[in-house]
Amino acid sequence: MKEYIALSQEVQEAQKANKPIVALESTIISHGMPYPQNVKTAREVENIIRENGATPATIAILDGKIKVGLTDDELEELGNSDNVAKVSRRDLPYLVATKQKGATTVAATMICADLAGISIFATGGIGGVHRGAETTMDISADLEELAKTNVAVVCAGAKSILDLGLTMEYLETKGVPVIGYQTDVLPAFYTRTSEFPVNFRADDTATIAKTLKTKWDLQLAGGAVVANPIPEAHAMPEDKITAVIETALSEAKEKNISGKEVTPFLLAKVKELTDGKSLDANIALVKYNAEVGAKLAVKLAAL
Ligand code: PSU
Ligand code: MN
Repeated sequence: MKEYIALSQEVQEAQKANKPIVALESTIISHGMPYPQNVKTAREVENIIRENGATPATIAILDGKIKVGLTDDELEELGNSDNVAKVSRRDLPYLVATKQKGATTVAATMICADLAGISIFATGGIGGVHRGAETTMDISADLEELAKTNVAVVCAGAKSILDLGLTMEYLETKGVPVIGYQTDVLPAFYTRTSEFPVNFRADDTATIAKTLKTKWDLQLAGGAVVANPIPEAHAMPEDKITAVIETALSEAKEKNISGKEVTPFLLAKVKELTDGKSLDANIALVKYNAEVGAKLAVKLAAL
C-alpha cells in the first residue's frame, strides 16, 4: 500500500499524535473554481480546519501516488494546470499507474481518506441522481461510495442541477443516513432549503459524532451525509438560481453533454450565468463546511 500513498508531513504528525484529521477533495479545486480563487480558497479552507483544532488533508493524484495532504507547491500545481483529470473510483488506478495528474471527486476522496484512516471529509456538494436519470442512468458514483465506504461527508447538500428527490431515494435504498446539521430539510447548495426532509436533525456536532461511532461500531458499512446549509448571508435568491439551473440544463441537453462532463459543464454554466455570484456563495459554503467538519472530527476523536 505504501507504494501508492504518500502522506504529507503534517498529516503524518497528526496521525502519530492521534489528532483529528479532515479530508478535502481536489475536483473542487481543478474543476469547480477558476484560478487563482481555487488555490486561495483551498488554502483558506485548510486554515479554517487548523483553527478549529483539526489537521487538513487535501487529496489528489500526483507523481503516481495518492497524495494525502498537499504542499503549497502541489496545491499551486493542481490549481494552475489545465491537464488535470477528474478522478472518480473507476479512474483512480489508471491515473496512479500512468503517473498523471488527477483531482479526486467525492467518491475517490472517500476511498483515499479511508485508505489513510480518515473518516471525516468536508466539501461543497455531493454528486447525485441527475434529472432524467430514469432514461440516461446518470447517477454519480459518489452515491455508491457513500453506500460502502466509512467516511462521513460534510456538505451543503446537493445542487438542484440534480433530482434531489431521487437522490434521497437512492441514499435511502443504500442505507446512507442524511443528517441535517441544524436543519430539518435537505439544503440545495446555493439555498438553505429544499422540499425534501432530511432523515435526522442534529443541532450539535457531538450528536453526529456519536451517531457515526455507533454506525461504525455496529459494522454498518458506509458513509453518511452531514447536510450543512449555506450561511444565510451568502444564500442566493431561490427564483434566480432556479432559472439559471433550468438554462444550464437545457444547454447541456442541446450540446449532448454526457458522462463525466455533465457535472463540470453544469457548474461552469451556473457560474457564468450568475456573473460569479455563485462563486462567492460556493466559497462561503465550503468554508463553513470545513469549520463544521473540523468540529465534528474533534468530537469524534474524543469518543
Ligand atoms: N457538485 C458540486 N460541486 C462539485 C462537484 C459536485 O456542487 O465540485 C464535483 C464533486 O467532486 C463531485 C463530482 O464528487 O463533482 C461529481 O461528479 P459526477 O456527477 O460526474 O459523479
Ligand atoms: Mn455522471
